[in-house]
Amino acid sequence: MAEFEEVSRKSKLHPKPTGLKLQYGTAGFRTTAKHLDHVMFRMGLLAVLRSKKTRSTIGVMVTASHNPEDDNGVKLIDPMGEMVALTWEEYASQLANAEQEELLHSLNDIVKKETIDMSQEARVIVGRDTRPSSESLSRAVFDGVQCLGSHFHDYGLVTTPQLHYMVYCQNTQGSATLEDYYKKHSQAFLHLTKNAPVHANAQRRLLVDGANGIGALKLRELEAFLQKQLLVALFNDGSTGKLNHLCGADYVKVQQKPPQGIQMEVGERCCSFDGDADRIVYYYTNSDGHFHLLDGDKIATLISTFLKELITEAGLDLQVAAVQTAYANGSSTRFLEDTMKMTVVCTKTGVKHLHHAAQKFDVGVYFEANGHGTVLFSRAAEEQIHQLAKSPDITNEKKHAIQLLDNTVNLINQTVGDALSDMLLIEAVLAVRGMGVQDWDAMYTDLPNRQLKVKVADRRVISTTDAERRVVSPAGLQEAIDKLVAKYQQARSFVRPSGTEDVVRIYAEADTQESADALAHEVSLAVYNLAGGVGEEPKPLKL
Ligand code: G16
Repeated sequence: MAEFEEVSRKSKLHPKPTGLKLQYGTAGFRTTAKHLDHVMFRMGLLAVLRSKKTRSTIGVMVTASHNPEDDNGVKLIDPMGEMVALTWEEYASQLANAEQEELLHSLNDIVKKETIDMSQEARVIVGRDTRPSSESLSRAVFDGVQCLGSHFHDYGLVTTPQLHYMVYCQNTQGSATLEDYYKKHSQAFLHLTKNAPVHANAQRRLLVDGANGIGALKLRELEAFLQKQLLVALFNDGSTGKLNHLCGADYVKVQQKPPQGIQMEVGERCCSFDGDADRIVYYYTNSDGHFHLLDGDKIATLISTFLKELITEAGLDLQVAAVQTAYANGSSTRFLEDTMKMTVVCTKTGVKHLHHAAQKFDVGVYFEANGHGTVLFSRAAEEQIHQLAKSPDITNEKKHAIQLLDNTVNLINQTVGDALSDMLLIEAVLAVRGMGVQDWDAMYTDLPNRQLKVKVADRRVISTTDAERRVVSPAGLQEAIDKLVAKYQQARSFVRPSGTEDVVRIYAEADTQESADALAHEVSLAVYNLAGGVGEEPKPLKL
């Protein structure tokens, strides 16, 4: 095809290292930044094809999120702001892995399979995180878009959820600015909290660990719209520290300790973003110095409870369901099912899976334990809420509830988990309900748990089933895990290959921290021995 001549010429400037194979994983491509130039160029090409196919704006976000600073990656965003469709993930891997001389053939193959009209206009929007490599990698994306004769708009430094939101707005309203994003979310927050009871706990400031990343920059911008209704003390703002190094949501969740660089007083409410601000976790320490983590499960519980109460008070008949993964703490699942009487669904890791499961309900609250999640309202549910909020013929009590609900809908970024909008929502719920972080924490008690990583020669030797809760291969591993789990009380453990790092992840929970740690270590050894561990054998945890 004539359109491809320029691709042929330009692709030589973005050569693929021969033999390098990468997979579109849990959230796009992730690896060391120096291996990604050709992938970015090719994702520019693919975004154009996806845009032509869907006749919509497509997003390309350059980020490796929670990974170390030297890594990078790319996430593709579909027309309604959701993660790219699974079939296109396969095209992404196919295109990224085509050797230099196969590239045009691979491109043609996608055009044919998807019967793409190449004369159709395309529009791609691009964003990037603060990694040193992100700017030049996003230029490779522009090259890919332009050599297919298409237009792009560069949003520059944005959080991943902001770019998701821009894609959604471009396709539904024809325009999207960051200012609109800040105005929409801050106004909803201000409306929600304006009549909140004055409560000592709710008044205190919020300490935020920005992971030395884009979330810190964007929080500063958001603050200007909040009319001092939320007092933020920002740490790890990127001015000195390294991205995600000893800080950020993933560090805090996995290590179960505060990030470096934060100065927290006993009982103070703190939260951490991850490297592209699509995750958030909360925490505090109590007077005996004990660290308390309020992760995605606790966030889901707080939000579901709030929504369920408002729906009941407003007299609406809407089903609220929760979507979790195998990492959800057993106590949270029991609380949601037994106390809250909610439907709880378990999916594979990756918000793309949770998002689709949540779409099946009137109100789907989905959160991964790592703090990645949001709430989805079906179109019909949203319509009912907006209509009732406008109705003059309802009691004052119902009016109050429906207005809170209506503002809550407006506060949520429904395209994807968003640390900034999740933070505002949590802060609003705590303020409206007059709750302190300890009250929230007391909703249920987490089972002690531990997450570990094991390096193996090829993590693809591990395959799983039942939403990753059971191992299918290698032979004998699941039996070994079952035997180890049986030694402990209230115990559960599973293993799965990561889709963002070259490791196998291990999760264990049990009635005590000692048991959870011992189980996690023993399961790591089983993985090491049965799945081809490399390097040093895992050692018991020293606490
Ligand atoms: C990404 C995904 C998340 C997932 C996480 C870890 O997060 O968006 O849904 O939980 O990776 O995935 P894995 O265990 O497969 O490595 P992020 O924040 O890094 O984009």
